[in-house]
Amino acid sequence: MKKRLSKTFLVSLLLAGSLHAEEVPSPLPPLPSPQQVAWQQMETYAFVHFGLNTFTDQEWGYGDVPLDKFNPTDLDCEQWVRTFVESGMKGVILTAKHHDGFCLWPTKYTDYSVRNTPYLDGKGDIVGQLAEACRKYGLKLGLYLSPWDRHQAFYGTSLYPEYYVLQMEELLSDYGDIFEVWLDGANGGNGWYGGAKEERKIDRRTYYNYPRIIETIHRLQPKAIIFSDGGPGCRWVGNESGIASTTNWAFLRKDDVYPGYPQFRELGPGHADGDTWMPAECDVSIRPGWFYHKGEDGKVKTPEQLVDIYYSSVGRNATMLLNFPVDRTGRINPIDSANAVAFRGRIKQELSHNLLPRRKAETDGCFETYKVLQSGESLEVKLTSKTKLNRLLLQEYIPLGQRVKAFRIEWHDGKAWQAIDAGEETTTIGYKRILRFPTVGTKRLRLTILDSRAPVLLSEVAAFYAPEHGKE
Ligand code: FUL
Repeated sequence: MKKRLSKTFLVSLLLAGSLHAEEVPSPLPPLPSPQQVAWQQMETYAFVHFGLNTFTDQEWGYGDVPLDKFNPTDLDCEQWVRTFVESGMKGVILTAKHHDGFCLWPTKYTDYSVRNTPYLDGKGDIVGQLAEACRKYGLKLGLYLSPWDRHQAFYGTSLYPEYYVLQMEELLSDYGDIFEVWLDGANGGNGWYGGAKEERKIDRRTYYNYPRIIETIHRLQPKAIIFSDGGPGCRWVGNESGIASTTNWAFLRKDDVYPGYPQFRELGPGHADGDTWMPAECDVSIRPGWFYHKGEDGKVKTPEQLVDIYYSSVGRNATMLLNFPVDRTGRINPIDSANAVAFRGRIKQELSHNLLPRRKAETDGCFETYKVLQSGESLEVKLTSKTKLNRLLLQEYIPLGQRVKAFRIEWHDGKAWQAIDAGEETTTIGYKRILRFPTVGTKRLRLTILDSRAPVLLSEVAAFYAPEHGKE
């Protein structure tokens, strides 16, 4: 008979001397760091794009916009943070500097910052104000510092990487704990560059001296996750629509991918043969643009669209980084706030009430306990009475590696097992997989591991019934 033992049970057997150590599942590299696991458990966090572009209706400022344009009349970082908390976000990442080179904090290293704007007579520090609001409301703070800088005259010379690393040091020393640092991959070429107004090409792989930047971040903020196309903390998912690949390995081949990587389509599924843990993050804006444009007030994603994005990101082993374009007053627009809060309400309604009996390691709601399943093995879960179900949530115990390659789910109609068709391939699980499917009424569910890299450590299985709007 095959063993199906929870980790806690295994540990107690080991302590009692009745089981050999080799029967405890061994880790299967690549493995996540504890920080990567904690980061993935955040699941949803906010992004804020705000800066001179907000006042010029642009997405990519050229780097020449006069500083007197920046004057939010009613800026309130607490209003942002309250919106994020109410919409279930666990952190926020702010564009401290976007490609136009404008800095939202009074940096020592350039005049092109809030210090020389009319906002609070140059006394403002939006990174600091947000850090304070985050502390007050218990939200984590992350920062985006664009490597590409279309303002600085010395961009493209050997001086610029020195400037960049000094700014990074400043940001990571002065604002408390930073949970994520965002290294964007865009390098469009042309810019203002101190009035030169020309195209400047750099070698994306070598110019910025990424090893030094990464060493600096690790030194100053050892717990921070570093985002870029290729990590080293988490990877871009390869699109800006919030859609992870249905097959989603949290692995990449070490050093293959760098910011601005041309074969970014590989980033959706990840590298199945990768040797480094690199989970995917789905960045997506609640509006078509990243920055605020009044003309997009009627194009804010609806709660339903945000729910779809949640299932295609968090529900497919990725995180969801939802952007809020702060408007010219310095606040999150009420339409965006209302839709984000309603989105969270819908997710809570759909996924709060697990209908499976919470008796075993894999149904106890505890990530740390798991059931071991061999490839080819099935797990049947019985409900106490016939129950309507249309959502299934699965989790692997990723601290010991991501293992499942293919699985099948079925329900019993009283006579025979019927396949559940979630409308998408059921290959990888990873940290979390959530499937939506047409409602079934059943007393029995079955999960079969069709293929796996090694015995599977199933941390959670949960099932839900989401009210079908308009169908009750
Ligand atoms: C992209 C940038 O070019 C966009 O402006 C935005 O910041 C997005 C999140 O990343 O690469």
